[in-house]
Amino acid sequence: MSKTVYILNGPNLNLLGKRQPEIYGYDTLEDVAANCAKVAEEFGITSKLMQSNHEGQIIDWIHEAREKAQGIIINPGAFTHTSVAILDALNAYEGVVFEVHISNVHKRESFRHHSYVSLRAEGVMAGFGVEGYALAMRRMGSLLK
Ligand code: CA2
Repeated sequence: MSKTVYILNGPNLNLLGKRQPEIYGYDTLEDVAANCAKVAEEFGITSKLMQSNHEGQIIDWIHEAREKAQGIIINPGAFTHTSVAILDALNAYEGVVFEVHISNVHKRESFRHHSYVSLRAEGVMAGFGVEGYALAMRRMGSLLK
């Protein structure tokens, strides 16, 4: 059976491509899903992109991934900087975890410099625009193959 990677997105990322293009670009989450699916396919992997504005929903998806996905690519949005609960859920997950940020969080306000999720992630992409998701998927493909 083919391996599955969840691509989880946190609050406000549903606005991608619709607001603040100077920071987040013009691509939508649908474009991200299509680009990642194309890369995943090269490795025979199935990808599933999800977005929620609710912390509990993201935690539920991480729990679900314990049974259903061998890897998680996560952009937790602002929860990156606040959520011990998401970190705890990821710590209970045994697959590969990559963290993605569209913007270079280290070039922005100091409250964006700390990430709870980085304490768990095998790798972090920041500042590569939405291409960071596909790059993370490529690395995921080589690790899972
Ligand atoms: O750079 C990233 O990907 C962030 O995770 C995005 C979060 C921000 O809180 C993090 O510090 C860095 C914000 C997501 C907001 O997404 C929007 C997208 C388009 C328009 C408005 C908001």
